[in-house]
Amino acid sequence: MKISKSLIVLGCILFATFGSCCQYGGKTYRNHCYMYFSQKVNWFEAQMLCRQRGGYLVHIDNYWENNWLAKQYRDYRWIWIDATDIAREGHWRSWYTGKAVFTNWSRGNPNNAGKIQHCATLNWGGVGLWDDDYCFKGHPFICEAQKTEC
Ligand SMILES: [Ca+2]
Ligand SMILES: [Ca+2]
Repeated sequence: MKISKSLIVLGCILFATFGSCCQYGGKTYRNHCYMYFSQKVNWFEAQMLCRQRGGYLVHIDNYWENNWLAKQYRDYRWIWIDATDIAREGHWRSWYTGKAVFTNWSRGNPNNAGKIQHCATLNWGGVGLWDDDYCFKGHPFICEAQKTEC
């Protein structure tokens, strides 16, 4: 019993991701951890950086999660989230699950400006609202991870 607990703690130290116990300043909602990164990267880099940290680019499941996130990060604009229509125009999917996603577009969006806006951002045109933007633009991002016990 004692050994297994030590192993879990060791595991958390070895794989020191933000998801581990939410101990790196992440915020908790339900059973998930969220961490904001101000570093401006393109949408693909954001996906990879979150995976490197043991999580995934924030995946917004529903209205309540969207609202909670928007309020927590209300001071930030154009935050990359996990929704894209790069595979098929107008078909918004999660890169992580491959499934259709909840959306909360701002007025006039998604407008697919220049016919090349295929990645979604949170907090544009109002807190909690979404804009489709150019995937190669630099934006901050939020990683999400399953909360782990330590
Ligand atoms: Ca598009
Ligand atoms: Ca747009």
